[in-house]
Amino acid sequence: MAERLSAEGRGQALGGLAGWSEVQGRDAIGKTFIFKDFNEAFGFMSRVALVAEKMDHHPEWRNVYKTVEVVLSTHDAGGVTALDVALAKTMNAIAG
Ligand code: H2B
Repeated sequence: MAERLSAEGRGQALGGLAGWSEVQGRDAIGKTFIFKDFNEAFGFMSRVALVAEKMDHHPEWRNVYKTVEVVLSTHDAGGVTALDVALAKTMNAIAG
């Protein structure tokens, strides 16, 4: 099972993840993506969903029109692990 990152490990990972930051009040990282329109936002979610399912690692997220708010945490580990960092990188790459 993936292990929770230390505060230092989390900080280091966040340094290489544009737009991601610590979520206040819980062991998780988050980012709000804003797209051109709903079509782009939902296209992003569809592409990410395929990768997430393959990874067996799923985001917490909320879509309102062209905005997608994402929170990543590994529920089985009770905090941020390398799986969240990998999914965050993939999301940044897919968003372009
Ligand atoms: N997603 C996330 N974000 N954290 C998990 O711990 C997790 C998951 N566990 N997706 C997976 C599914 C687990 O429940 C299944 C049984 O492998």
